[in-house]
Amino acid sequence: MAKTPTKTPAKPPAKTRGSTTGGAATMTTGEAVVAALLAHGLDTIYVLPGIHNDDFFDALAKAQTAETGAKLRVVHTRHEQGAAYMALGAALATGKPQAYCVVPGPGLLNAAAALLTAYGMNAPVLAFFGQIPADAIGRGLAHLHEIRDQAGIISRLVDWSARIGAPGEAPRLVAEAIRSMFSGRPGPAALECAIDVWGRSAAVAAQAPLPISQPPIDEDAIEAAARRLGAAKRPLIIAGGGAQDASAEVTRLAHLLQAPVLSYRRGRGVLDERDPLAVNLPIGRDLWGEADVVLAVGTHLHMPLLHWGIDDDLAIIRVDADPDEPARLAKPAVALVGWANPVLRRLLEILPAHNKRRPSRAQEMRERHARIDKRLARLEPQLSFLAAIRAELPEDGIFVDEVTQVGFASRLAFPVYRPRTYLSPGYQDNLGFGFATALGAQDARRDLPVVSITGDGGFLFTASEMATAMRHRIPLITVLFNDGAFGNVRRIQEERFGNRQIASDLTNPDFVAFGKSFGAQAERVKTPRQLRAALRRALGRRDGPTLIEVRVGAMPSPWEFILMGRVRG
Ligand SMILES: Cc1ncc(C[n+]2csc(CCOP(=O)(O)OP(=O)(O)O)c2C)c(N)n1
Ligand SMILES: [Mg+2]
Repeated sequence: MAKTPTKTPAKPPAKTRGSTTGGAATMTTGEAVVAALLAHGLDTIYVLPGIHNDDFFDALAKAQTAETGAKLRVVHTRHEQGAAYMALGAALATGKPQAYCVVPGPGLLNAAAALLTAYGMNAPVLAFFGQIPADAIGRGLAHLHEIRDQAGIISRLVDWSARIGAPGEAPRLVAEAIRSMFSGRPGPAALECAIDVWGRSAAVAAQAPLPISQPPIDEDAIEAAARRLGAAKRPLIIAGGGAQDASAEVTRLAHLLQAPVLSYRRGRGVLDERDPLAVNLPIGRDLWGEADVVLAVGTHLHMPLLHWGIDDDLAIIRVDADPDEPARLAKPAVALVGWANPVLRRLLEILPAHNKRRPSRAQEMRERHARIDKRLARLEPQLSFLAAIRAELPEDGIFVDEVTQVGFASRLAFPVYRPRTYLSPGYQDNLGFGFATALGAQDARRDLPVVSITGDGGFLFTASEMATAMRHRIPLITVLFNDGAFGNVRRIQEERFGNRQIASDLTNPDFVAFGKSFGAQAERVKTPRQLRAALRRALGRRDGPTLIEVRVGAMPSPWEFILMGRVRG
C-alpha cells in the first residue's frame, strides 16, 4: 500500500536519472530491496538486526557473496540510534541517499531522534522498519515489538512512507521513496515490511530509478528578483542548508552584488569563509538591520524573521525547494521555488542586465569582522581549541558540530572553506547527535579526515558506537571536552536561577581508559597546543578511531552572540 506522496518534483541527483525497466526474475522481497538499493547507487546500509528482518538480512548476506560483484556493505551498530545517525552523517557528507534498517516498535523508536534530525536537516535518508505479521497489523494481538499504528507514527516523522506488501512491489516503492527524498522539500522517507513478507518469493520486474523533474522556473519571478537585486543598495544573502549544492552560484552572486553572505549552521562553507563577504551571525544581524533586499537561499530564516524583525523597507527574495516554505512566516517580495542551483544559475544569467556597477565592500567587511572578532575574543578557551583543530584539519576535512560549548563557538568562529565540510544539527540541536553522525560521515568519506567534537554529556549518548568504529575500522577523530557537567545547563542555573544546581553535574568514566578498552587510540590533553599535537598524531594514523579527551573548566557564555534582539520593525 503505497501512500501517495504530495510533492513537487525537483532536481535529481545524477545517479537517480533513468527510465528503463528490465525483465522479471524470481526473488524474495528482501532480495528485491537489495537489488533496488544497488540499482540506485547505494553501497552501504547501516543496520541493527532482529527477527522481523531476518530474511532481509539473509538477502544482504547473499549479496555479500554474490559473484556479480554488486555488493551492499553492511555496517552494524550497537544501538538503533547509532545506525540512523550514521546514515544521516553519510547522507550529509555525500549528498547522496543512504539507508538504515531496524526492527519495528522499540527499534523504530530508538532510532527516532535521528530520523527527526534527518527531517529537520532535509537529509536523504531511507529508513527500513520491520513489521509484525501482515495479517496481524492493527489487531492488537501483542506480537513481539508491536506498536500501535506504526504506519501512522512513521507518517508523522517523514513526508513519504509506504509498506511493501509483496516482492513485486519492492522495486517500485524503493524507487518512489528515493525520488521523494529529492522532490519538493527534500528529506527522509521510510518503508515498512512485515516479517512474513521479507522472505516471500515471486517474479519481480526490475525498476530503474525514476526521473526527478523540477518545477519550471518562474521567469516573471526571476525577472522581478533580478530587478530588485540589481537595484539594491544594501543587499544581503543568507545561505541555509538548501544552498549546499549551489556554492558556485552563491559565490558568483555575492561577488556581482558585493553582497555579504550570512551563514550560521547549515549554510556554512557555501561561500569560502576566507572571502571577506562571508559573515557570521552577529555581523549578519547588523547587516539585516541595514539591508534593503535580502536573498534567502534554502533557509527557514527563523532567526531573522522571529528574532531580528521585519518592516516594509526590506524586500525578501526566497529560494526554496519547498513550495510552502517561503510564505510560512512572512510573505516574501518574490518566491522562487526549486533547487537552489538551477534557480540561481538562471538568476545569474539575467542579473547583469539589471545590476549596477558596485564598488568592493571587502574593506568594509574586514572592518566589521575585526570589530566582532574583538568582542568574540572573550570566548576562551573555545576559540583557541577551535584554532588548533582548524590548523590541523585539511580544508576539505569535515568538522562535525555538537550541542556543546566549543560547538556553539564554532558556529560563530570556526572558518569553513567548502560545502558539506561543516555538519551541524540544525534546528533540532539535539544533544548526542554528533559522535554517531560523524562516524557515518567518516564511514562514507574514508578519503577525508573527519573530526567530531563533543561534550562529556553528549558523547555518552552514543559512546557505545566506539565498538562500531572498531569493528568497521572507522578512522574518526573525536575531541571530547570534559567539564564534568551538562555545562550549558549548569551555567543557566548559575546565571538565572540563583546557582541552584540541579541535574547538571556529571559522574564520568575515565574516558581515556574507556576508549582504550575498545582498542581505540586514546589520550588526554589540556591545552590547545597539546590538542594540536594530538590531532597531528591522529591524522597520521588512519586505521581506526581516536578519542582525545580535553579537560576543561566552565566556559564563558556564547549566547549574547546567538540570541540577539530586534534590529528592525
Ligand atoms: C536531545 C537533547 N536533550 C537535552 C538537550 C538540552 N541540553 C542542551 S546543552 C545540554 C548539556 C550539554 O552537555 P555537554 O555535552 O557536556 O556539553 P557542555 O555544555 O558541557 O559543553 C543539554 C542537556 C538537548 N539540546 N538535546
Ligand atoms: Mg560538559
